Amino acid sequence: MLTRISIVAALTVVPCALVSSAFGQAPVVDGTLDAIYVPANDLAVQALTTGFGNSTLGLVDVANGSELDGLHAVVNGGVLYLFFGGNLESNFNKMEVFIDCRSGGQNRLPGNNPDVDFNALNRMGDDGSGNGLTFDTCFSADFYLTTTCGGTPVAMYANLAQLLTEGGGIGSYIGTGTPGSVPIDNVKYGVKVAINNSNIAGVDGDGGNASGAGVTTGIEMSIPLILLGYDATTQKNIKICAAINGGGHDYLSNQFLAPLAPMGNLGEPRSVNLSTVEGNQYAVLVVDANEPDCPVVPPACPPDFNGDQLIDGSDLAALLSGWGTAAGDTNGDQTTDGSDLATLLSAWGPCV
Ligand SMILES: [Ca+2]
Ligand SMILES: [Ca+2]
Ligand SMILES: [Ca+2]
Ligand SMILES: [Ca+2]
Repeated sequence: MLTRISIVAALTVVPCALVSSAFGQAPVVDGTLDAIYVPANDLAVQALTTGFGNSTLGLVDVANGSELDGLHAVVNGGVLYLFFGGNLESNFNKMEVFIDCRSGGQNRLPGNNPDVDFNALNRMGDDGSGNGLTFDTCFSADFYLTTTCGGTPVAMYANLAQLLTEGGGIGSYIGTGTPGSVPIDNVKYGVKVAINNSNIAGVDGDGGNASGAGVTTGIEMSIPLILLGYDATTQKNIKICAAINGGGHDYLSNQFLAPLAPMGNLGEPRSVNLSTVEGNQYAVLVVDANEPDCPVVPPACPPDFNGDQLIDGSDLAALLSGWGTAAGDTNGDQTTDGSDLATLLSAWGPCV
């Protein structure tokens, strides 16, 4: 079991840790749950029966339903490992994984993301009307990974992409494998993805068991922190939002982790706004328990000319010395006059 302290240690030595195994046995990316994931890193458990079918076959490759039963995550040797208990139906249903691991990113998917997996991101993103899949308020995705499986014999495929604040990042197809036997192993990016579809436990379909607890096979992946753009100077905790989507990235299921409030499949992705769904539809791998869930934005304080978060005599002096010019302007009219003086006096004291 990896303790919180050892997670922090691993993260603070990211560059050299990529070639190190100094932090214990790394998980094997094979679609089965390793002991190192549990129990401290059991991040989310499904609470809804699946609207995308309960798989009953028990085969490692072919599944006749999709469900996300639970999420386990751990950082080891500078690599993020994610294990999702469940099944991915071998009909090209999509597993969508969004990761928030630094400041900035996308709270709502725009329409100018990289074209990966038949333009998956832009199929979910803004079509020009101001819509686009929207996450919870304190989640802004920085990285995307999607995997799928299907065909005869069953093969699996995966793609990844950067999600930059302004869009336009880099994306790539990362290879193929075989569920239950051959993981995707992309050397260029250092990413692995595996599926073991043999789960017949976890949640059922409508009316059955609604707890995903205890599932030990499913979808597993490893992603280097450097590839994620992880930046502990801006955000230490790693947030994950995952969902099952339709074959064209065009119809979201009700299988999210962290789980949705009770509801059926969500459908059209670009119309979904998770901030309007009760609770957070993301899980948090806690590195710093004291880090606020939402980024702290310094309060706007226009008359604070020296940035000390206090409106006082030094700011008044600055305003008066700029009288009649833009130097003491607080309202954007490019001059300093009585209205700016009034603003300053009314804000006297600490910025709030
Ligand atoms: Ca494993
Ligand atoms: Ca972010
Ligand atoms: Ca099940
Ligand atoms: Ca929500």
